[in-house]
Amino acid sequence: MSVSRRDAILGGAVAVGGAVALTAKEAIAAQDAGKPRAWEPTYSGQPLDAKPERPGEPGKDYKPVVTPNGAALPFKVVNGVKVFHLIAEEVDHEFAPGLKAKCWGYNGRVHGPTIEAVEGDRVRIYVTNKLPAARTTIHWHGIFTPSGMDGVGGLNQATIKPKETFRYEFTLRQNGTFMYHSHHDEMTQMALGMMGLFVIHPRKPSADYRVDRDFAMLLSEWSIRAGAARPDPNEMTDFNVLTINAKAFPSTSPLIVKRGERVRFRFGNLSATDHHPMHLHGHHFKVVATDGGQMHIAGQIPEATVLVPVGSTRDVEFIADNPGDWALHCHMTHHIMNQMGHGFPNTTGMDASGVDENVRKLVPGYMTMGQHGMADMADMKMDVPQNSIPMLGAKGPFETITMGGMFTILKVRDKLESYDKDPGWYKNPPGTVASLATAEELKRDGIP
Ligand SMILES: [Cu+2]
Repeated sequence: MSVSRRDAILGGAVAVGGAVALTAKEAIAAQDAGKPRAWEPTYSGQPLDAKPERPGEPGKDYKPVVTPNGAALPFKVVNGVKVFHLIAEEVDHEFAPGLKAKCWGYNGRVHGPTIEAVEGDRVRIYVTNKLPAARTTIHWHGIFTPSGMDGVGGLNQATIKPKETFRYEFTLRQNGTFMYHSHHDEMTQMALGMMGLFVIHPRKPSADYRVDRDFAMLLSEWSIRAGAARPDPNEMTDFNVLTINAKAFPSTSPLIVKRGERVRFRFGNLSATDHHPMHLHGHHFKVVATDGGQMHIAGQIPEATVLVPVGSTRDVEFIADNPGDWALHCHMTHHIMNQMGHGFPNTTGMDASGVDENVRKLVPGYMTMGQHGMADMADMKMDVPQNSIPMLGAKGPFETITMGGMFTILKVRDKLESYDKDPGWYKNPPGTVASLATAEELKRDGIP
C-alpha cells in the first residue's frame, strides 16, 4: 500500500523511491510538532489460496523480538516449511521469589515460548499433549487459518488426548502481533497458563516498520491463594497475581534500550476478565497496530497509556529520547500489588493500639496493619504464609519501591555495555532529583 502525498506532508517525511523514512531526529521533531509519524501500512491481507514463499530468515528478513523473561520457540525448515513443536505439560513455575505454583504451559515454560515467523511462511506446528489426564487444543488467536486449523475443540477438530501429537499447518497471510492459547476447557487451561505470543513480521517491511528494540509482553492474571500449590481456575473476579510474561515485579526483567532508539512494545492480554491500561512514564507513544492489523497514520493517536482489552493485542512505538529509569505498568492500582495486598480489612486511619493489646491475649504477636496505608508494610520483614509473596516491594536506588504485579522498568541509557546486562540504576544529573526543600528555598518562594 502506498503512502499518499498528504500523509508524507503530514509526517514531514521525505519519500525516497516510494518508501518513507524518518531518522530518529526527524521523528522526534515530528513528535514535538504534534504531527503523526509517517507510516506505511504493512497489513496486506493475502487471499486464502496465497502461495507459500521462501521461509523468512531471522537476521535477514526480520529482527527477532525480545520476550522479557521468556524465550523463542525454535524451528527447523523441512522442504521449505517451518516446523515447530509445542509440548503441553505441567510446569513448576516461579512468579517471583517465594511464590511458585504448579501451572500448565508449553515446552517447560509458563507461558509458552514466542512463535515468530514471516508473512508468506508455511508453518507446521506439532502439538504434543503431555498434560496429566486432560485433553487440549491450540487456537491461533487472530491468525487467518483454514477452518479446520482454528483449534476450537469439538468445533474445528477432535481434542488432543494425553500422549497424542496433532499437526497444525497453514500459510501465514498477514503480519502483526497475535497469540496462541488452549481452546478446550479454556477456563481451566488458560487459568493455569496455557498461552503464548505469535509474532508475524511483514514480508517486505517498510522503512518505518524497522525498530531498534522490539519487546513482546503477554499480560495475564492468576488466583493463587496463600499456601496453595496451584492457581485456582474457578476464580472469576478476584485475581491476586498479575503478571507480564508470567512474572510479577520485582521478577519482571527490565527493558533495556539506548537513548534515541526506536522502540516497539507488543502487548497481548489473555487475562480471564481484566483489561489492562498499560502506562509508560517519561515518553509518549503512538498506538500503531492491533491484532486486526496496522493502523493508518490518521488513526495513530499519541498516548501515554494504551488500554489492552482481554483477548486483544496492541502495538505501540516511540523514540526513547529521555534517559532514566521509567516505570511501565498497568494503571489499575490493584494490578501493581502482589498477592498479599488483597483481601485485607480496611484499617486506614484507625487507632489500633487498644485492639492489638486485646487480640494479643488470644493471638501472640498480633499486629493490626494498614492504618497508614500499605506502603510501610513493604519495608517490614514480616513473615508471610508459606508459598506466597509480600504485597509489594523491591529495593530501589532511594528506598523500597512500593510496586508489585504488572510493573516493569524501561531503562534508557546514553551508553550500554550490552542489551543483556542490566545497567543498574540511573545516575541522575546533579540537581534533577526531587528532594527536601531548604529553608532558603521556602522563604524565597513564600511557602509557609
Ligand atoms: Cu491491569
